[in-house]
Amino acid sequence: MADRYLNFIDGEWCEAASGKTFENRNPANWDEVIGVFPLSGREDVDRAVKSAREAFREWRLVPAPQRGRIMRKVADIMIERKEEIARLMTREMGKVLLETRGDFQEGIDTAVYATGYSRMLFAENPPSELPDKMGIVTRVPIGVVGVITPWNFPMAIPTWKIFPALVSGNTVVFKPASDTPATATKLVEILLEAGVPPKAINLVHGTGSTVGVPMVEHPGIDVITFTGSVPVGRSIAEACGRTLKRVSLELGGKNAQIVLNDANLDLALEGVLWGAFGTTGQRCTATSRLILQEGIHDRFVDMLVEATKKLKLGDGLLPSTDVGPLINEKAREKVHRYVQIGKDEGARLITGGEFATDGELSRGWFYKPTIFVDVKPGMRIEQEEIFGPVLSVIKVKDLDEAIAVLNDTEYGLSSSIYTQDVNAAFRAMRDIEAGITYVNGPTIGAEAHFPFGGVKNTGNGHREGGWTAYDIFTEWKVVYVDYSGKLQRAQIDNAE
Ligand code: UN1
Repeated sequence: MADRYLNFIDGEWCEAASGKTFENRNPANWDEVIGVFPLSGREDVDRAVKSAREAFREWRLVPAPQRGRIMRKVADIMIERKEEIARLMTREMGKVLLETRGDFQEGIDTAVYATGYSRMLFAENPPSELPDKMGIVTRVPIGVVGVITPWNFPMAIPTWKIFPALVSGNTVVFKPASDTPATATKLVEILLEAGVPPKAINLVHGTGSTVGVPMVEHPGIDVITFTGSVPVGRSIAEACGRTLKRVSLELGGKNAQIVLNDANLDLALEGVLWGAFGTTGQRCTATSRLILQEGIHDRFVDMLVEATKKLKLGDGLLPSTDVGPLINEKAREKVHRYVQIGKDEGARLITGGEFATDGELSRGWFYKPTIFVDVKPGMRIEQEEIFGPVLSVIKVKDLDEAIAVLNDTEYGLSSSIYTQDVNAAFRAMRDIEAGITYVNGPTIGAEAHFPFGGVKNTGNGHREGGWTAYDIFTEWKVVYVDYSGKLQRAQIDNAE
């Protein structure tokens, strides 16, 4: 019997109003049902928003350090439950256990950071220009935050959004990806056990159209924070524009790693293997383009193909597995479609390019790590986010061409350069258009306390992670106190 999971609305675990459900299966073995979940709709969203609005009245008045104390408990509980939940995450999402542990650890780090930051939430107070007058700058919560999250980091990304939102004094309506609802449910259990007021956190399971759209349109939600694709992000921004909701968007990437002739090739090889095929290429930060300077191109490609062929596909719970499955059937079809597009465009497929179906793999959404060479700038496989284990290799003459190729996409999340030439590294740091640039490291591996986000179509100017996430969930409020006992007029009384 599959486990039954519920929504959490208005302080209670409950079914969807419609009574409808959906199933969630293990992508490494589709015979295994992880759980059955409520397929919620507009009515459930309405109840969740009502609960969150009600809870906001009191939660906003709790001193931030007290809210932070709850986050400390969250961290304690998470540390205790790490292994158990990481295993569930691998069953639910497919990536290898080492990586689900990492995903979970990012959540723990975010809770620890939120604990400390609850005592900071700094605001600067400039002096008033008038005598006997003071200006006090404060940060206030915004209200109800709608959190819409993807499946690729089923723990880390919800924590990046929910923890700062709560610590800032907002309340939450949370719609997790329908591919990873069990992990999300565990997170809500932990928040409740740690002492978040039940009505302040509402979990509504369902799809983007049944739950996400009603949330985005709901007048009772003040902020939407979303991580996902550019098309969905664009439609969310449009809808939020109509009601002038605040919105933070963390969208796609087409991240590249540059390797120059002078690079340490063994290091660059390890980096690209991890960046391109870790999480089966399903990170926003995944390396999907490899830009090689011509002097090392052929040698590096040989090294890369040899190493890629050794990667072992399998169930992420097995210690021998390097690469897990894709998330679902649609994702595998999309990846395969792009492989066909690459061939049609004239790129040369040198490894992979097909489903992996040997033995046990036949019951999961496995796809062989794939590499194209002779990829030309502008080809669709070089421009569009594939979100799978497909790497496009582009040959360039020099650093200038490498940077121009790297920059020539609509995205700008992560980027990397391998070189031992300090001048080249600094030019790349200055000229690469991306929110994150690594020098001699892969495109993945951002740390939880640093700003995370991208330029161009990767986002709308916000950053998650660290202190910058708190800008999404607070407004500035200024209070002027005039204790002169008379009407003083700034600008007018103070003119030269
Ligand atoms: C994502 O893929 O959406 O930098 C997030 C990294 C991780 C976070 C990735 N810490 O790869």
